[in-house]
Amino acid sequence: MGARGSNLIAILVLIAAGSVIVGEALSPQYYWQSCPRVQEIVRDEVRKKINETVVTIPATLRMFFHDALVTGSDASVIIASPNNDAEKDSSDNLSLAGDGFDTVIRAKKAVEAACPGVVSCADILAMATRDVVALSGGPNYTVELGRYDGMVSQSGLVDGNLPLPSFNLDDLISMFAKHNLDMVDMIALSGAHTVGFSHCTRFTNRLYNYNGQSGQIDPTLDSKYANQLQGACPTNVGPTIAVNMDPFTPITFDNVYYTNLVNGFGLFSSDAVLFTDTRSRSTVQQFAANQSAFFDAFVSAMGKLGRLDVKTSANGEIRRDCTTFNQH
Ligand code: HEM
Ligand SMILES: *[C@@H]1O[C@H](CO)[C@@H](O)[C@H](O)[C@H]1NC(C)=O
Ligand SMILES: *[C@@H]1O[C@H](CO)[C@@H](O)[C@H](O)[C@H]1NC(C)=O
Ligand SMILES: *[C@@H]1O[C@H](CO)[C@@H](O)[C@H](O)[C@H]1NC(C)=O
Ligand SMILES: CC(=O)N[C@H]1CO[C@H](CO)[C@@H](O)[C@@H]1O
Repeated sequence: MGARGSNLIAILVLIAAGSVIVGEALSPQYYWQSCPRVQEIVRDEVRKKINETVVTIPATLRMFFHDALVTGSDASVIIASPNNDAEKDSSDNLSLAGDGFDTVIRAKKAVEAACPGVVSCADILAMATRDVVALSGGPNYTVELGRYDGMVSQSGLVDGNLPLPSFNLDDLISMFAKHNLDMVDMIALSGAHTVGFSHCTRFTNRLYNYNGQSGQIDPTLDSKYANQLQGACPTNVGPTIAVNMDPFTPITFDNVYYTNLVNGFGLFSSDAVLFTDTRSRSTVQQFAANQSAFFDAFVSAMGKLGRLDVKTSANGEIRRDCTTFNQH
């Protein structure tokens, strides 16, 4: 083949690769002309909401993760369905109700007042997530913008696409790998469990009858911590009681999650395994010893989550109301 032919093919390949990876390229400056104050508007709303309730912090962060893993970073998780069959209605939604949704809905309202019809709910969720992380002591990173909102939200699409607290390292690695997130990304993102709550039902298997043996406690749990958890979570407790996932600094975004893992204070099996499995242990030790290393890896991995299956004007819309698709 001649040089011209292969150049042409190279150009076509580049165009194809570009459109798969970045769509209509995301950029931190995306709204500079169309909505120059968008970041301040969102931050002010997030600040007010946190002032009302600190649950805003973990609720928003977790919602961003669940949104991204199911049909991409497109605010599909915020859609409310009259038939209760949208993404947020799936069984793994326990902590997703309430404050995370409210944060985005309120920020959207404030943004619409300044620049109607311009800023997507997916971008507002990405900005609000950065703000809750920064306002709780975590890194204040730059957020790429320019996502459109998704047109599909189905609870059936959630099943099997979110990690479970019972996962072992292979399960975790393979679920994140489906989205081109490597083991270090997965370990860094798990550090989000430095804030927020979990319901007892998610870990009581480690406190009673571990591995089906009556009275057995997971031996990788610190024994005093296991006793405290038993006190907070009696065997017969329903799904109502929740405990802090980081018992030491529960509303601060820091690297204490990793020192917890080293010391037997990992709440879920999926947390504890990051230290007990020798393949991931050295990264946990590194993040426990060096908060900047954790923050750098977290920011990089959050950027990747925010780029998952980004919608464009061709397959998305700018929702007017984050909880419903626009009527056409
Ligand atoms: C690695 C696999 C993961 C598993 C198995 C997992 C599982 C869970 C579970 C079971 C809960 C408790 C929900 C409840 O009982 O209310 C939870 C809470 C939470 N997760 Fe994860 N998660 C994982 C990764 C992540 C990631 C990557 C993020 C964000 C980047 C995240 C953010 C959160 C937050 C902030 C909470 C607290 C929610 C609240 O207090 O409202 N998780 N997670
Ligand atoms: C935070 O909330 C308190 C009441 O709980 C209120 O007095 C204060 O003005 C609020 N601050 C901001 C910045 O909204
Ligand atoms: C994050 O950085 C921006 C831009 O420099 C700044 O305006 C904002 O106040 C910072 N947020 C926090 C929580 O420090
Ligand atoms: C901690 O991590 C940062 C950022 O990754 C790195 O630049 C620094 O050298 C590390 N510090 C130590 C003491 O290893
Ligand atoms: C807020 C919310 O969507 N809650 C739902 C969580 O999932 C259960 C079981 O599927 C539903 O009953 C809740 O309504």
